[in-house]
Amino acid sequence: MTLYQPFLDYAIALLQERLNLQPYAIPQGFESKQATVGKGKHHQEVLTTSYAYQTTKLRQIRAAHVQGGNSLQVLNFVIFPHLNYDLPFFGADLVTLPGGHLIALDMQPLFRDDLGYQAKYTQPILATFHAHQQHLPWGGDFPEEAQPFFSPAFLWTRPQETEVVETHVFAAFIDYLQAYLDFVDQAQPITDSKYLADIEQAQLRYLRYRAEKDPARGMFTRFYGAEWTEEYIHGFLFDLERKLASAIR
Ligand code: DBV
Repeated sequence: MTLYQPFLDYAIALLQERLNLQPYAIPQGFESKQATVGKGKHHQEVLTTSYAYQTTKLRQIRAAHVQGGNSLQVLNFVIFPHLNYDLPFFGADLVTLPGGHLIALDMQPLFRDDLGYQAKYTQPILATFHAHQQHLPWGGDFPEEAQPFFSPAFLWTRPQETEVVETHVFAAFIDYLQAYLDFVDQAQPITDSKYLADIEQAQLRYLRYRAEKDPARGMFTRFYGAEWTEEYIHGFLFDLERKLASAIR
């Protein structure tokens, strides 16, 4: 069973329909990675596949899809805008582990406490958020230090039933992605140099946090080793610092 394949398929189809998608290079050896874990009748294949695109407004649209049987399914899907747009990040972390499902879905803000920013990028999706939250109640315990990276429209939920993931989570994922693409349509390049500097700092703050605290680090290290995992995190999943370092600035 690959619970999140329909999410990935729908998202890519929608992106292809609404954007002029260009490929984004995935470092060699990271497009697809497989390992066998466990022994005897407990053995399990774990396959991680990666997808990446870009557009004139979006620096990197990328997905990591982990398929390891009924009790290990992950789709981590993030959109990183170019640094001359003040768009939020689209962030989806859809995780199924032996303990259950863990769903994080948001338009992650560059400037969480800025009311003007909230009016522009949170207000328009609050109605959508409240509609979905009726079926997807707050998931409880959430790392305090991660809070600055989430908006007031953050959907964080731990459904008991797989059916809830297939229905309500799927609907929320599509609505958030559609709403995000509406923001992208409307986005205009930023030219103010002070604002551009603030955007770069905010992107780096987010990126460093995610690379450092990646909750999948332990899992990937167990499956594929530390070397592969660190390179996957810094060279693909959260690659902004590398890209800035290699750019002629
Ligand atoms: N999370 C990622 C990437 C993943 C991934 C790149 C490709 O950022 C998977 C894989 N997330 C993943 C896994 C777990 C979580 C958990 C495997 C379970 C870890 C475990 O229990 O062993 C949101 N994801 C989580 C958790 C949160 C998030 C809050 C709970 C674990 C915890 O307490 O840290 N999404 C995650 C997050 C941010 C985000 C922390 C921060 C900005 O956008």
